[in-house]
Amino acid sequence: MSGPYEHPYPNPELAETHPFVPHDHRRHTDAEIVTRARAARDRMAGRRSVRMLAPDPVPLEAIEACIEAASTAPSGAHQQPWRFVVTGDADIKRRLRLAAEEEERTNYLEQRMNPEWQEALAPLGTDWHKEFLEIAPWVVVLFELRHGHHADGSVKHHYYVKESCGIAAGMFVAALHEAGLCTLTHTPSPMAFLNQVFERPRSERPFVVFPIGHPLPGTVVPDLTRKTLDEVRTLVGPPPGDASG
Ligand code: IYR
Repeated sequence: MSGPYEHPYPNPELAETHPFVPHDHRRHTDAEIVTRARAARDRMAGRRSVRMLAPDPVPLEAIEACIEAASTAPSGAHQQPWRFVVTGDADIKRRLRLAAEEEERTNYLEQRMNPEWQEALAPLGTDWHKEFLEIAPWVVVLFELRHGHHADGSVKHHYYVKESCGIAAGMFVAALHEAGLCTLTHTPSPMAFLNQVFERPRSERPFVVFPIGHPLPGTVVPDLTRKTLDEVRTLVGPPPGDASG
């Protein structure tokens, strides 16, 4: 069934060498789709970056399921060029905090972030203290796999690594929120110390750090507003099938 398609996908010759399976999908009505889309929007609207995470434990199974959710992200050539390194170990979290704070002290106090940058951050109230890295029950570090290896050990090129990891990171944030957990996308800079702390090879590059947990009772977040639909959406041309245009 190729419907309006002149060039069916997959092309029948390809299907002989590479298997394809039916896509499992339930079609919803327009009304259901709008309702579901708005419900997803409303749930996501409640997500905030939390910098006062509680030390209360969180089941590892929840973190692992969120990693599995993130790892469903689309990626360049379906290479899934990511590794989620998870730690709940007090000593490692402490080393992580101390190393991150050392870099951040230079960023904030020795002007490695210029005044314009620091001014942009002022409403968030961030500074060089990164206690959440030690207090949160879990810290997950997402590493980019800059390249892989073929069976014979030779280097396998990876495509769109940053884009792929960015999408996976977004899906991880969404999954944690759906699970009822809080996180913060922390990007200590420079991040090379994370390779040492986690003993990761040079082929893996730290992408983002996620301290994860419950918010401390009484947690506050900056009183920010988000851009409105009109500020972020540009509709070009009439919707498909619209006769009025
Ligand atoms: N890496 C620093 C600075 C920082 C930069 C941006 I852009 C932010 O949105 C937040 C913080 C830090 O983690 O404090």
